[in-house]
Amino acid sequence: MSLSNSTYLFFCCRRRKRAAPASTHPCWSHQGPVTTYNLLVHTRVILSVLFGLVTPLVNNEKISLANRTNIVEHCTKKYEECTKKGKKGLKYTDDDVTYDYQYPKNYNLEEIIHAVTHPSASGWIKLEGVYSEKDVEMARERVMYHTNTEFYMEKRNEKHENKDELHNNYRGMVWALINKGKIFQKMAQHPLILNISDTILGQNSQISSHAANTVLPGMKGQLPHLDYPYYRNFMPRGNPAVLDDAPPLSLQFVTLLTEFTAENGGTGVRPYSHIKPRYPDNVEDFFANAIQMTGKPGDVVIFHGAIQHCAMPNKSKNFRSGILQHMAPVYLRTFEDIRSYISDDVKVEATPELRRITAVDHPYPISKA
Ligand SMILES: O=C(O)CCC(=O)C(=O)O
Repeated sequence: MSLSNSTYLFFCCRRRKRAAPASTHPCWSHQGPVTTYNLLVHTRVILSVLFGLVTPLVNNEKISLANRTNIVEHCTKKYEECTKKGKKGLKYTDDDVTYDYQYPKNYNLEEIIHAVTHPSASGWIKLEGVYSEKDVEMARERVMYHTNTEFYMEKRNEKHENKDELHNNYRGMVWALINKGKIFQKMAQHPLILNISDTILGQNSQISSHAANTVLPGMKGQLPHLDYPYYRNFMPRGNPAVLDDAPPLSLQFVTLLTEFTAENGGTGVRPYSHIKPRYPDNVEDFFANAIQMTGKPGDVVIFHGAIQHCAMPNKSKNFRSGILQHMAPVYLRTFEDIRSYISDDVKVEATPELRRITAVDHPYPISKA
């Protein structure tokens, strides 16, 4: 974050655990062969069970197999103990998180709404300096922790004959961030993000998915895709135009935790492609018309959920990481089951805003039985 950020307006406002399996992600397969990956994961689980490594984790209800393997890799204690205050290896604890927010210099709600929703606009916009350097550092540290990025970066520097294998073992996606530290809860309820989201998607818009994506040097990008709920399989097969001219059904807020550059895999987007939402089956055509988002840590890129986009290959020497806060109208089923997997301790301490965006008090569906 540049020094000029210190001149930004500050204001105060007081105010686990089922990870989606990687295979549910529309574009995961492009980041590494899933079959090989699954095989390795399952082998690792079996070995771990044999050696008793998983035993302490099994008591932790609701942790999926995919998540367990993740934990085994990073931590041999119960999940909560690994993420709680004071865990060795984490410099920042929940106590370091304060609810003071930073505003970008040139915040203009009308301009944002126009860029993302107007039928003649490109469908995306970047806001600079939405989060402070410290908030970004705290969030990045936790994402690095859950992905074990430091370990993989060190391995990369060793002479490694098969870098593909390294990449296949690496899980760049971290899900359910709400349960993984107060810093993510704070960032998710940035008043500015809620203001934009509620204005575009409707009052009481909710978090549909809250994840982070990290791409190691040398890793391939994703396949171009649209975000949930604009999945090919959800649309009537004979009528791909069904959502043309419909109001937006989701927004993606990408918080840059590292610099995003053309070289390190800054998100590729195809401007204007959201106007008539179509799945980018022609990958060459997508890349021929895509541009890349670049920016600094703390910037936020906002785009319409129906825009064609993807993480691009990382050809640099460092990793690239960002938080993906996917927002949806309150009447839509969310992508991640956040409402049911938000942990009790997070719920108890949640601010009214956090309760609202996780829809824990949302009364629907109603049981009339
Ligand atoms: O990490 C990125 O640049 C984009 C990620 C993305 O589009 C996704 O995971 O759906």
